[in-house]
Order: sequence, then structure tokens, then C-alpha cells
Amino acid sequence: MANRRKFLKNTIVGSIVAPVALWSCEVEAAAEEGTQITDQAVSLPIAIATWNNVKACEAAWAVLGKEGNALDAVEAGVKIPEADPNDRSVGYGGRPDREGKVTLDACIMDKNGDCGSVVFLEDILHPISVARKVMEETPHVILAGQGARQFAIEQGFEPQNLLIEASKKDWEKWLEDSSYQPVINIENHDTIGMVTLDAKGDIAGACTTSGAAYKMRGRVGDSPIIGAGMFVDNEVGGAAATGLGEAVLKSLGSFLIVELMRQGKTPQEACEEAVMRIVRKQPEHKNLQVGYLAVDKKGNYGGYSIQPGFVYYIQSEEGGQLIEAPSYL
Ligand code: SD4
Repeated sequence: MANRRKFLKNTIVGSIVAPVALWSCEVEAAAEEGTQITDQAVSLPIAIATWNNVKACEAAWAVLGKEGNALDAVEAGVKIPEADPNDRSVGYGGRPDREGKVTLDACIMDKNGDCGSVVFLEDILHPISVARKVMEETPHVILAGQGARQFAIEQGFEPQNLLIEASKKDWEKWLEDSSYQPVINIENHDTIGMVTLDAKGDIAGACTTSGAAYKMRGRVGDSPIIGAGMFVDNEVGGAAATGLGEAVLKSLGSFLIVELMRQGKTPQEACEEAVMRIVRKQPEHKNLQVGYLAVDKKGNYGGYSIQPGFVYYIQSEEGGQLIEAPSYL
């Protein structure tokens, strides 16, 4: 549970609507009284995503606002950073592995619990759409590497080079001493995990990334693993993760959060408990970042991270809010 000092860090760092300011005042007033508002609620439909993914949430919202379904919305949303060369942790423009190759991980899950995933996929701009095809067109859940690439091409996806000049230069500089020390909130920044709830109250989730910069060739992180990087359950809610995938994989964080919500924890409490599992069991937690977000079916949401600096964005009828999650450290 966040203590009062940490709770005060749960502030909105950017907003476009008036209710946010009101909410900030409520938070401070509650803090003065010594009570905690660790969860907030917005009305449906909702798009919520890791980091400052404003455009992605707006794209999802454009689908949701027209009574589109949660699955179409979440795919449309995460395709934005996949195609954005300025997002250096996702899709086109993503930082490469230590051999200079951009390799992508993505997963998607719908209201029925169906899911699809691609891991270690190369040369395809929209891994999330390939993951959706795996879900809808194959008897499998995960396709990897060459097989995933071959499937994507068979489905009509055009292969293309995803390594931009800036990422190539960064990698060449990295080769000078080749030390693998992911920088908290920087090199592993901006992976998008998104959960959407549509006007009918149905849920979907997606997560997509180029993974840890300068990872070993063949490394797969948490993002495409259902239950680690993302999990949704239409009876309960959904969760997504960002940060050092190995830490999330060891605790299956997103599944854990959804199960904790099923047992009665609020989204905020569930995220805190999932972070605490890492803190208790992984002594190296002081040097790594993991951030979680969660939303339940009623529109209550929350987020929590090990280190300060994790932000998430939520878009609803009430507008858009960028929220700095409270953290353990
Ligand atoms: C990974 N979890 O591959 C991803 C990286 C990430 O923001 O979240 N970056 O480990």
C-alpha cells in the first residue's frame, strides 16, 4: 500500500480537461486529511495506455467514440506508436538487438479470452495486426521468428526495413563498449500496453514493443506473453506492464493484477501488490523499472511502479489525463 508520501506522487502531470484540476484538489484535500484516494474512476468507454501515449489513446478513442468495439480500438491505438519513428521502443524506429536487428514482440486479447501473439518478428511494421491474425486465422496463440514473418507475408503484410538511421547510430555507439545495462525509464521506455473498454462494457488489450535495446539475439520479453505484458478478462478488467520484461515474466504481473482484482482488490491495490511481489522476490529490483496499469469493468483505474517516472494516459468522456503513477522507491 502506498504510504502518504508516495501517495502524494500520484499526481496528474498534464491534462486537457477541467475535471482533472478538480481531481487534483480532491487528492490534496484527501492527503491533508490523511485519507488515501488510490483509485480513480471515469465513465466508459475508456482507453488507457502506458507512458505518454496520447495519440494512441486518441486513435483508440476515435473508434470507441463511434461505438466501435474494444478490439478494433486497441489495435488502432497501438498501431500509432508502431508506425512512429520517434518512438524508439516500438515498431518502426525501435532500437535493435545487439546484432543491429530490430525484432518485435506483440500480443492482443479480446473479450472472449481469445488471444494472439508474435515474438521475435522482423521486418513487419504492425506486429499487433499480425498478432490479431494469429488469433483470428490460426489454431495457435503464439508464432515466433521466421514462422511469424512468413505467416505475416502470407497474410499480405509487406516486409520493410525498420531500422532507422538514428537507431543505427545509437547501436554503433553502443558497440564501442557493448555493455548491457538497460537504463531505467530511458532505453526501455515507451513500450505501449493498452486496455480498452467500449460503450457496451466489453474489454480488449494489446501490448507491442521492440523490447529491450541491445538485447541478445532471440530474446523475448514480457510484452507478447499473455498474462505477463498484458491480460484482460471481461468479467473483471485488464492490466498491462512496461519496464524490464524479465522481472515481469518472473511474476506474470498482468495476470496477477487481474486475479487480484477478481478477488476484490482495486486496480490501484492490485498494481501495488504486483510491484511488491517483484520487490520481495527480486533483490535486483532497486536497479530496474517495472510499471503497471490496471482498469476494472466499472472504469476504476490505477497504476504503480518500482521507480519514480512511470506515467500513463487515460482517455474517456471526461477527456484525456496524463498521470504520474506513485512508486515504491
Ligand atoms: C521488454 N517490457 O521487452 C519490454 C520493454 C518495455 O518500455 O516495456 N519498454 O522487456
